[in-house]
Amino acid sequence: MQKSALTRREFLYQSGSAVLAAAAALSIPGCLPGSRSKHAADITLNYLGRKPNIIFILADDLGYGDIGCYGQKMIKTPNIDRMAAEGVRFTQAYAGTAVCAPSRCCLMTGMDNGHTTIRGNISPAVPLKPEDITVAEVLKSAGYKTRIIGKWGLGLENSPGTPNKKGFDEFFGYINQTLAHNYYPETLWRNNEKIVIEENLSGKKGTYSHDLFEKEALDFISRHKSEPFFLYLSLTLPHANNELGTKTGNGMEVPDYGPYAKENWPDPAKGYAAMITRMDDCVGKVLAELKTRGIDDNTIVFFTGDNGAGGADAGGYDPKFFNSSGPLRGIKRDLYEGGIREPMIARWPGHIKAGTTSDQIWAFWDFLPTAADIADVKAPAGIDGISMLPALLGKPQQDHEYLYWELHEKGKFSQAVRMGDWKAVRLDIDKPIELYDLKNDLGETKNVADQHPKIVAEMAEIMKTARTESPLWPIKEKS
Ligand SMILES: [Ca+2]
Repeated sequence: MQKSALTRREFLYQSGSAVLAAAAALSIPGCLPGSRSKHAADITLNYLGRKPNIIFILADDLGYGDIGCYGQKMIKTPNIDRMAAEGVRFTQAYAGTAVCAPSRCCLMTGMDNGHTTIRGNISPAVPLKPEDITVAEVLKSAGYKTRIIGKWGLGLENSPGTPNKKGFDEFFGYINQTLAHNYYPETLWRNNEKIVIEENLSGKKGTYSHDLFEKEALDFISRHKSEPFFLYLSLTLPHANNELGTKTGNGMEVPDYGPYAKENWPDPAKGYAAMITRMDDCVGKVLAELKTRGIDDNTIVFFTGDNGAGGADAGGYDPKFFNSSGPLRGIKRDLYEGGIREPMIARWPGHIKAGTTSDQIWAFWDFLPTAADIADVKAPAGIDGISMLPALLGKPQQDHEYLYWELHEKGKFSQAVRMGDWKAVRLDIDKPIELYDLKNDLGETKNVADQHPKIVAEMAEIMKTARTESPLWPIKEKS
């Protein structure tokens, strides 16, 4: 259960008063509203009287095994590996689900996939509703400057779900997640304005969008070094340019193959590796900028991915080539572990113990209450997430009773539940529940449902009750 609960009305009321209080609090640390957990009390307002900055770096379609500190041998990720060496590396952290939009919806709203507004990738995009409270709204109410850079995907222009309507002071990037496949876009959005990227007009490949995002991120950190900020750096790397992939067979669109140019690998594999190493370089620059600006130890940085590695059909890269899912089964669009379990690293010098590994089980919907706890502000009522701040600080942590995912892809309705070491997967509404013992079978190779009928019955009950019906993603019973 979340540590504090507010209804939307109460939250908005507090948000209004909190903005005023936050302004006053800049000179009088400690007077912001919101309950304090014993951990939050230890860490907030401890650095020149300022709340900690929060940076959340999200990769797009990154496999559990794609990063050096998660076992990758061929793709170089020295900066992310160093980030892990200076922070905590989680081995059992999960995305919202196995595709982009619904996964990110969980991240933003603190709701799991059985309760989110957005349950799948469909076109046109379904926007967040006015009553969906995002982590940006929560942090803004605590006096944070809030910014998203990169891919949004939770509401198109003029919808109720634009970034600026969902708590972000500033937005730069792709509002449409399908258009985000193109790394040389002719237009991007700055807040509610569509801007032209002159260098990419008429099919030219002048400016790689990721490089713009990196520049904007460093600029944002520099501009806001003196006030608490939340930066959601929603990168598009290493997602394939699917449309280019369909046309040419190589959708791993990147300006150069970097250190892999001379490797004897298929071009899409060189591209995929170069995209990840380019992203790693960006993570290194963000961490360096925090040091340069003197806010390194007052900034918590998260790094993770939104779902497992993409399939060869998307950009020509075969995820088996680099063993992108590591020891896990499946990729993007699978509710087996390879589709949803992600690298998750958090670094916060002086607060998070360097070089630690945690097997805490948590998921995207825990980010909102965790961020609220860090900022010492109340989380909204009725969310599914739990604050993971104790786990981050290496302290005793409350566990989830279970984690629930669902997926609406290719005409199928699949579900998964994680309960302790048990993992249940049902591939469609009319299919039997598969059961795996992750402790002894991390690769989900041996379905033990027949040996554990009681656990299967419990999982079936969770699959029934852990969700609400969604009119946009109705469940069609099959005869
Ligand atoms: Ca994705």
